[in-house]
Amino acid sequence: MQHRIFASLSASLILAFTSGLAAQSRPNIVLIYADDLGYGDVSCYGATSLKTPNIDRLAEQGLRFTDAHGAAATCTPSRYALLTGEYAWRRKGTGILPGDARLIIEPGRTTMASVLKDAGYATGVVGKWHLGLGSGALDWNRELRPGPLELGFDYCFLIPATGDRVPCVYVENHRVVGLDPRDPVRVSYAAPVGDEPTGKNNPELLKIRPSHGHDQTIVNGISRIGYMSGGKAARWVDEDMADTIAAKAVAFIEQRKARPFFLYFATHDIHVPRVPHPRFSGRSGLGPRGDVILQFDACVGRILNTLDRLGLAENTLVILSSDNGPVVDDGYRDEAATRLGDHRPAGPWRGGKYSIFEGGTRVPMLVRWPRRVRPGTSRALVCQVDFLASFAALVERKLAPEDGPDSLDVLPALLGDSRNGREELVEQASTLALRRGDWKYIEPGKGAKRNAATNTELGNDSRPQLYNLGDDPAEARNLAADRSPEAEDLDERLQAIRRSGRSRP
Ligand code: NG6
Ligand code: CA
Repeated sequence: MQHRIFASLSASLILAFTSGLAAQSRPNIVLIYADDLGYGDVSCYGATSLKTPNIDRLAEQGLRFTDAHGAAATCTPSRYALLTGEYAWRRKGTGILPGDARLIIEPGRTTMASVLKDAGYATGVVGKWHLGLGSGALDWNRELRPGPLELGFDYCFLIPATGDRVPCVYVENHRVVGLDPRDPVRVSYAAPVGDEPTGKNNPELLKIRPSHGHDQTIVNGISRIGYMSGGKAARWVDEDMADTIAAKAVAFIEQRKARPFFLYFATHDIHVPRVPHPRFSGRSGLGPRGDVILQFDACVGRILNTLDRLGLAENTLVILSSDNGPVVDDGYRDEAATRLGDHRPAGPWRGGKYSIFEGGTRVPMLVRWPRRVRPGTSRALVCQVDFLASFAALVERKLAPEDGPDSLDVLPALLGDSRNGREELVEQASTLALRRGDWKYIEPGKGAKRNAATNTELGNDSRPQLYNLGDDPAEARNLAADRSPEAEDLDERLQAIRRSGRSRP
């Protein structure tokens, strides 16, 4: 009897001890999310024209993925999938959003942030949002809700849409930062508001000229997509943006360090307009596009140094990735194309941002967690849509059947315990593709083959395409005609994934 009591007592002690330990050892999570950073843009993935020492430090101390993907080849759908664990192509209205769009994720829905919040994490998003705000016509002078705070984040400091879209103001929690009520902000994507100069009518006022689009309201000498007036005191200064948001990210870490925290740090770099702080200007030799890569790298350094200084590095899971592949000329005459030299932003992959070829979604991805993850390289196929289910597994939260319908638990791959990630992945641009192992099937698409403005191969073809990335990483030999059974099989599978509304088992 005594023996049994002792046994059960020690069992419960062990249980208390281990679950306490589990709670205690739950890592902080910092997701550093670059914008438009290509696979070949950083030195740890082969760039030689510039050096990215801080990103390389993550690669040396962590796991470097060579087959990791954003969920789509542009920002909004990629970020939608990242936060909801659902492929964006399942939902209408998830394409690139204007800056006055309503929030496209329903409040109350399970998101990456809500999963971690429910598990006791302090949660914050700092930087680019681009998923809409509010529930209809938005008055920027009032409370801006719903937004991240209604989706599981405790704190937000946002670039509401993109750096090249109005309104050019920061939003902190529910308010525009630094707004003078006597100078209200007005925004329109339909027609000019107020009498502010535009790039179209006043090109002499510009410090960088657009190459396509981007000729509406001028803010800080740069014409944008969309019109705005007012909010003069609240307008951002592009040159200071990287420092401003990095400081907010650092402050979030400093303030929340007492309990596990999750920080989603989504930089503006290296998106257009590429306007580095003067201390980075001219430093890369590749023009502003290279300079903002160095600026991004320096921001990564600030985050890593903060973790070191606070003694948090050992037990913080740092993930670095990018929302989509790279683009050279994305609408401003910033010398990105003329100064490119031998630099290959997409590395070995064909296409880039907007493209269904691998360059569209195959991005750098580094995972560092010194206490748990051994450094190395992983060829596992993983996608950012999987973070939701993988983080849920990490913090031992069960997902309801309807949560994260396309999010797979690839935690063993992320932590380097397994060489295998997904078996299949749907890649998204204006058409869809299905990856299965080395095979890649691109369904027939009606769109243009090339985006003339950005000079990107989009990968659209009216015929089906089938590539074997194992011996043809450049997607140069379309095998669909020769290997039609494989192509048909992958097509059937893609249509089945589409029909079923979900792909998580
Ligand atoms: C395009 C813009 C491009 C960029 C992109 C969104 C034009 C001509 N091009 O429509 O500059 O803003 O949208 O990029 O306006 S993303 O990374 O946020 O998806
Ligand atoms: Ca992007």
